[in-house]
Amino acid sequence: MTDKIKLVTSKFSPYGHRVEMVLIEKNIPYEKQEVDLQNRPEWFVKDAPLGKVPLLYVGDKVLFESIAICEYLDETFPQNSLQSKDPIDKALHRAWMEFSSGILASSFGIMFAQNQEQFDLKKAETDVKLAILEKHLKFNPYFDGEKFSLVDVCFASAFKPLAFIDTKFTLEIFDLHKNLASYVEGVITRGSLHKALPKNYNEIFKAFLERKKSHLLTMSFSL
Ligand SMILES: N[C@@H](CCC(=O)N[C@@H](CS)C(=O)NCC(=O)O)C(=O)O
Repeated sequence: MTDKIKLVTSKFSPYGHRVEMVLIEKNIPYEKQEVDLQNRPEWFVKDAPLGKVPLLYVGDKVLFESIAICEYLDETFPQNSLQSKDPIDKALHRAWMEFSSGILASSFGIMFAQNQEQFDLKKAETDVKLAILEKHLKFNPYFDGEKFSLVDVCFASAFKPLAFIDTKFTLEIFDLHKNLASYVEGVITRGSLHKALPKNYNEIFKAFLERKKSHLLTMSFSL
């Protein structure tokens, strides 16, 4: 019998959304517990080596780091495999998954910007990463061709917040990256991401930007 699986995450965590997408894509039964990162329970502080979500409880083990968790899930549950078995392909998958985390970091840099200067800097940094991605990858329609894989899961959850602010604040981030834009549209509308996101994503997003006193909120927007 397989161990029970519990995902510990926060509503707004794209890293948590990654893991939940894998659970959903692979039809793995799981329990979910959300923690408030502003008010961390003691058990979470004790169990999370980096103090971050997501965590995955498997029997008496606590896994951390979203990519490690996604790979564990894909290797343990053979249905709807999301990775190649070929070591070269697997290494490439892993590298681009890391790259997706860089996109996420730059996107949050845009949201954390406190003034126009910081905003311009972070937007330019993001733009460089998108240009690199467009130069290196030809999505057809996914990273691995027809087959949706772990890399697409990571890009879906990484691009969701960026696409959200791009639309709501009319940032025109994807205007120079048309090929990438159609890939992004394809992965962020994936059913498993939709299921992993909280129903009140817009409200949570707005509250997050307000809490961070984001410079974005000084721009015109429709949330
Ligand atoms: N590398 C980690 C990043 C996880 C991460 O940064 N999680 C954020 C939420 S999106 C967090 O828990 N932040 C709390 C903190 O940094 O104190 C992963 O892939 O799991």
